[in-house]
Amino acid sequence: SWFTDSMREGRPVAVETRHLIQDTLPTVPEGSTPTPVTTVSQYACQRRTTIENSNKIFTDAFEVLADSYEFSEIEGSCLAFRRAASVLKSLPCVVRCLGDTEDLPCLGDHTKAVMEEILQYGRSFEVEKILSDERFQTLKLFTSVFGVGPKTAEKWYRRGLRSFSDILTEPDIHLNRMQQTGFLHYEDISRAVSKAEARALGNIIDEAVHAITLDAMIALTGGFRRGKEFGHDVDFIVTTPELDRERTLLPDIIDRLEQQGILLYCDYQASTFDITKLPSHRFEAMDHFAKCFLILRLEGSKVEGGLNCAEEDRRGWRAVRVDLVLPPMDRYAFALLGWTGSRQFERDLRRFARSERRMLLDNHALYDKTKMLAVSLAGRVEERSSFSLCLFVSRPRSL
Ligand code: DCT
Ligand code: MG
Repeated sequence: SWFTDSMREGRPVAVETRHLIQDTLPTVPEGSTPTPVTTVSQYACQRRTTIENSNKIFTDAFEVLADSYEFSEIEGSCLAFRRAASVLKSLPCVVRCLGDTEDLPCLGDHTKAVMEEILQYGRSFEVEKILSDERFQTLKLFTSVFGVGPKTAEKWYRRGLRSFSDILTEPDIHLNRMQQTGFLHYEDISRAVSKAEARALGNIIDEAVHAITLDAMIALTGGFRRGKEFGHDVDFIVTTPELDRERTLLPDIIDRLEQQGILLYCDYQASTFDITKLPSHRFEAMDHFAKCFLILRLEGSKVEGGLNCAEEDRRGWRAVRVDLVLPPMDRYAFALLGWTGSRQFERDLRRFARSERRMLLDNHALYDKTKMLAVSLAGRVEERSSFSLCLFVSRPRSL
């Protein structure tokens, strides 16, 4: 209804493509002219983005800069480059000159200077300098290990460590269980997970869950839900209509995976979800639902077309990162919306809710600040796309 309201009021709806409007709005009555809309929205949640990226040459450069700022804890610049990358990913065509970017949001002077260099020389010298920087290379290497964040990586770098063998042979370094597993399965976990592998894992989780309870629901989420061919992990949401069962179901699923001999690692976090504490007024990076971060052993025989492995790898299995989240059923729609991503999409969806709709959105709830009311979605769990559509105009796929 917001969509139609804003049309009625003659406000331009900041949606990038006209066909999107045709997809989502009732047909405009004959004889009337629809408002032409060509603006690229500053919000990722209002930009239609496909998995094809026509501007990879620029977005790869922006991502290096963003990572570099992240390592230096300069959050504003990091976010600026991530936003700029997200805007360019939504464009259907290659940017051929700076003039093409004139009407685009979220592109500042620094971003444009980098683009200008790339347009002129085919590369950015600033980015090349970062890529050849020893600190950047080392932090990139260390943070590529499961369980190693920027803080630990920086600490190790400051101690003069530069390689994995430096870390593994340094007697004073104590690796936690997550990091030990990260090193143990480094090759496997660093290799992309294919769609076929994600499907095979879906079958395994489905079988495990339904052996325990028949009325649970399982959804593949994260990058694969957005149509990506490859991911760094596989994310699933599991939920059940049995009241409070979501608090005990996950340990049961984990036990079953262990009995099957395929559980290589498990970090289980019990639910801290408390409906009486909603809405949360601060932005929360992680939700309160029960969840677990797993590494599973995936047999090649279970994967259609075989594993995404090197030819000479004759083990016949690989390790894969899997995340399971268990929201209560009446929170399913919010959890699914939050876990589908991308990160930028989620960030902007919340920002859009706050700034444009005076609402608070997180993975648990949507709260209308003007009415002091939580928006209920009970009984509408299957209508996720229409849910986000009626709330935020559209829900195009966004990477
Ligand atoms: N998410 C989020 N904020 C975070 C981390 C995650 O909103 N800080 C959401 C968005 C994506 C989803 O959770 C799953 O996270 P990832 O698996 O890290 O992302 P992905 O999009 O699935 O990417 P990949 O394909 O590489 O797994
Ligand atoms: Mg993922």
